[in-house]
Amino acid sequence: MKALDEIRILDMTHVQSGPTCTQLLGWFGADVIKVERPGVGDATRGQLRDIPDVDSLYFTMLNHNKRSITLNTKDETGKEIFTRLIQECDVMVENFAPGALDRMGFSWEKIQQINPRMIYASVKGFGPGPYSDCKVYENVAQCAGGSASTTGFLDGPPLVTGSQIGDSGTGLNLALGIVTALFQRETTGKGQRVLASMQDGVLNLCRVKLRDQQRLQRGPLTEYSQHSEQIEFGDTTPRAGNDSGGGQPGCILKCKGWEADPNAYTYFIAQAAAWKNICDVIGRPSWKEDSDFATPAVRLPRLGEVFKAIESWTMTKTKYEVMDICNPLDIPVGPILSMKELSEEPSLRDTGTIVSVEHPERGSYLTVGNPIKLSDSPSEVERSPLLGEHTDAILREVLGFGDEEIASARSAGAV
Ligand code: CAO
Repeated sequence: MKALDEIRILDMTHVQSGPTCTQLLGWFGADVIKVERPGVGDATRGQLRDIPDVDSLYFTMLNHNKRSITLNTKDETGKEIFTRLIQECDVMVENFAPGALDRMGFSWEKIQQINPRMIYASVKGFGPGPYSDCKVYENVAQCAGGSASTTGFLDGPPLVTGSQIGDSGTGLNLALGIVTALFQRETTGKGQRVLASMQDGVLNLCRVKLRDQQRLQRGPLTEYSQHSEQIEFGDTTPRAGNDSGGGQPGCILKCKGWEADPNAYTYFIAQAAAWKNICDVIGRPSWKEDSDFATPAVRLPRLGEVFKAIESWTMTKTKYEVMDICNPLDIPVGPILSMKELSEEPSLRDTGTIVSVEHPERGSYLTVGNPIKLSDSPSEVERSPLLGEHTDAILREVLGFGDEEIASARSAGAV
């Protein structure tokens, strides 16, 4: 038994943001029916391919635990089938360009008429406002949501991050909106509209930077390394390099082997509570009582000097040795782990966070499993469907079609 066993999802998603949401719902047990255009499918099937004519890793890693039906939702017979699917499903999820579903003839009002219990969930680039008609991809959302202006180094351009906070991040928000709406439906008996905008999602993740924007009006941000370097602040939250975003100063520091290995670094947090242990470990015991270093307030203008001293110690250790030495002393540190190291980490395999999946056309590949673990609803990762692999099965099981109806839908070019 899985948490969402009784729930059927009409999955109109494509590319990344929407598919990450429906993949999560699939991992929790929902029956996810992915609707794709006949002969075309989700564009990502063919993007960034590493094996000719085989579904890309981009697609397979975002579409586990789903069934695929091909359906032309602009064709008359296709629209009839689509209407029947709306009647049979609990949730419709889509992340097309603004207005695409309306142009197909399926506005929210129409969907409510067809199935008043339907939850209709969308990802859009922007919420209502001047940009609501825009098409949006990941990096656009990172820029428009405040992430890029606050990422990077002070003397460099804005930077986007490798974490797909606009796409996968918004997919998470949408999934939460959907299960919350399902919960409310238990009381009201009605569906509702769920909207997660990518700009809102990124801004939400940049909350601490809006905090700093307001703090700036009352003086310099003393925990930023810019402050200890005596560089004046402007009127907007600056890029903070690798400074910690919280109340405890932190920095990325070199470790043994950094000259040859681009990831031989550690994050090091000079947490106030661990200060005495830090002084002992790095061979500066006198700093424990030194009036220039003993308290967080006097250290703030000297953070550059502090981290230089810590780094001269971390450079004598590997990033794993730093972790092994600091953790028992409650000094928070973290090695910079590469994708290669993560993919080979046994503990992540044990927990199902990294999973090896068999695919009929590509063989085995690695993917990231469900990052959310429920004790009574464990997730098993099932390979992504081939294009239209379950068309007949869905028409039969969900809509009760017989051989003749399937043949006629096929000859009409609807599926
Ligand atoms: N049958 C018939 N037509 C179908 C169909 C089906 N099963 N599935 C999709 N289509 C049609 C849509 O109706 C749409 O047609 P119209 O343009 O005539 O309305 C068309 O296919 C393509 O939709 P699109 O405009 O969404 O696709 P795009 O590749 O041009 O844009 C994207 C992609 C992602 C920029 C856009 O969908 C978007 O802005 N989505 C919202 C934000 C979002 O989720 N972005 C994250 C993407 S991941 O980086």
